[in-house]
Amino acid sequence: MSDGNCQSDVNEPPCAKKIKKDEKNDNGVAEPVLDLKDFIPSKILNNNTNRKTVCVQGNFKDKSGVALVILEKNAFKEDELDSEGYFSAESDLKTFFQNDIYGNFECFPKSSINGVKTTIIYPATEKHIAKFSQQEVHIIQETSDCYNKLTLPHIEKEQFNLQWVYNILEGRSEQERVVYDNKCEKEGFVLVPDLKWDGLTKETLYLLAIVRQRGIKSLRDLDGSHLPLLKRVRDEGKKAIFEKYKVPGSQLRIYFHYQPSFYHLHIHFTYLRHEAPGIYAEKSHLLDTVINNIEMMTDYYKKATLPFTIREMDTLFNVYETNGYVQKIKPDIKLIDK
Ligand code: M7G
Repeated sequence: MSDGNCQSDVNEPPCAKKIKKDEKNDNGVAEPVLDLKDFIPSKILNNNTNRKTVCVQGNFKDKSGVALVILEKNAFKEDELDSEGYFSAESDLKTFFQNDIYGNFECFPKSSINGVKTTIIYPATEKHIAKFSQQEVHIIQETSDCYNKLTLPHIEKEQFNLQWVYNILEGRSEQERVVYDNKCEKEGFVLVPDLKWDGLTKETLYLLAIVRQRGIKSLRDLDGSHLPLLKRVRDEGKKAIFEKYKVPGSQLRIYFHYQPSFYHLHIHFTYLRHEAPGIYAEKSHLLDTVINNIEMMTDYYKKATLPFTIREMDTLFNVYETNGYVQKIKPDIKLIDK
């Protein structure tokens, strides 16, 4: 589907690479060697028992700065449910109790299928700590006026660094993970497994299309001039995912987040059966609906009132609080578990 100016590259499957001591990254810059045995935990920021993820704040021995370690129990891979995987001689079964026809055990499968997905953010900023902390969340109805007067000035002065995005676009990081690359400056994009996905487990498929065009911050900036780009992302993204993972477009949830964490336009592709974080009505906007709205009214997203959720530790919360749009939950009306 890509033309001469919009050629694409498709890569081989990604695989986890072990960072060796003093290894240089694709930029030729030595990456800090991080080892979990050197991690000194100081605070649990969030322990989500539904998602089975935990975020721990701490620091690395002999290294300055705060680090966040996010651990997540992986979903089961269906192809490991056989005599080579969970039902092999290497699985150790400890009995809790047996009663009549009911048995309760704990299984310790072989370590190669028992990994814990681990994300390390180091050095982490206050914004990262806020993003991963459990906290009160509110919903704000952002009119076009609120966006221009409150949100936009705030994101212009304070936002997450986009270096990781540029590293992907400029071929400096995650190149072995790239699934599809359309190099057209105006309508091109890179499709890459999301940080939250191991790139292997179909059941939790999660990819990100990062557009090559700079300066499109979010959904709010989109208008009729972006329709060719949006349709290309949708059509070529679906095709590349089908070719590589055999998941048809009809089983993909393709959407934007509003507000995003990173203000360089990107589109999320997740497996419809997978309840990825951020798929709910207050945060996600389906790409097809966005295309349709813009087709009906070119400046729809400049005019629309868009809801977004905001957490109390976020600095944008202070902006809306100061201007009287939202109030912090007082401790005495918080639900307390006794
Ligand atoms: P978002 O909608 O801006 O923010 O999505 P969210 O975190 O509130 O969803 C940004 C997406 O980029 C998220 O799904 C992240 O998991 C993903 N992401 C973040 N980083 C720092 C990286 C990265 O370094 N590599 C990749 N592949 N994905 C990332």
